[in-house]
Amino acid sequence: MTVDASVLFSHHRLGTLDLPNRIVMAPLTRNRATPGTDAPHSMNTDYYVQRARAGLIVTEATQISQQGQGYIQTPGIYTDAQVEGWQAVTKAVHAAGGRIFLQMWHVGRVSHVSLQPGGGAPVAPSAIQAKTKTYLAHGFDSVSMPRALEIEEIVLTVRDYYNATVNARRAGFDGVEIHAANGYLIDQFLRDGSNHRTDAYGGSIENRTRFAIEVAEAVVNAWEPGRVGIRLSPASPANDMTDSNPAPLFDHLAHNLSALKLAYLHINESQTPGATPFDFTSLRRAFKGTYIANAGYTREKAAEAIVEGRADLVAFGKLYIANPDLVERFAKNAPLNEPDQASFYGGGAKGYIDYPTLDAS
Ligand code: 8OZ
Repeated sequence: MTVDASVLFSHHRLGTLDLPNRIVMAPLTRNRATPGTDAPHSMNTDYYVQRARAGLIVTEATQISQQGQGYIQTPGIYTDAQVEGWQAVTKAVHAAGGRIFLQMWHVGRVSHVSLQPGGGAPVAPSAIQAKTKTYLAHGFDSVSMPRALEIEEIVLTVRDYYNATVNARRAGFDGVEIHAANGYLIDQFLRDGSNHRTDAYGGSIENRTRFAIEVAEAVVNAWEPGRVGIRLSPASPANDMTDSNPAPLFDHLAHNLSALKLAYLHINESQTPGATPFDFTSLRRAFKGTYIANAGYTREKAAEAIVEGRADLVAFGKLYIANPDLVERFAKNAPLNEPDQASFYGGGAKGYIDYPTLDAS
């Protein structure tokens, strides 16, 4: 069957931005920021510029504070050096005709004492250790036992998201994406497997979604809703996420994010194998803004999802690692480069900025 993929190359209004196509570069952790400062540098600029033909680039997850870091050499957005590094990235991407959002990240309990301020415990909604690993200077290691955030600290963490948004604007980004997916801090608050709090941030669905909604409100206040998106992974068990009833949880959240008029919902549609399938169309119905679908899409599946109204935009991760000119390749239905798993996380130019374009290969 041949699929008419021309819909991928149609314009789309995203918040207050006009996108020339429906193809999004997904956020991708690559662990190649400057050692010591975690500031982006010229090789990171080259990487994003190579991919500037995307309708939208969402950057790799970027910690909003030192406490929000969980892996080595992931970039930050909380120091002047980091803002300056990102300024060079956004300036070059814009010069190449692109649009770029910063993904703002706090890992919560998915961290290690060696990365935390003063070597302290990572923070989480509750003192429950995740059965997951992180990547450190000495290689992969189990995450550390976290401590529960004091209620006063929750206010400070929301403020860190606000400050990160101010920094993202200073750095020249077109918008920000709140990383509320994949088992990191916001997701840890959402799920009853990781959130055992008995205060206003735990228990009922209303209480467990409170932190996510307060973060979204703070970020919108620091910018405007049309420049803010959020990423969720309702059906993914990544980083030891479990929830007794995710459907009403994410439905409540999507309705509240819609009321805040966020530009987009970006959904990692990966599913727990064997679990009750999650109905993503319920989120599509609950949220009035743009829906970005992600995880496992091909050129054909993406076009089909857009034509059938299940998505407005589709984000590609592994395909974008290996194909800097993914938009051109999709337009020509050309063969794709294969991604090299061994160079995903950490290292230098190899497997990062040396994938050939169609012209070169
Ligand atoms: C892979 C390795 C480390 C972090 C995510 C930010 O899953 C990540 C991540 C992915 O959202």
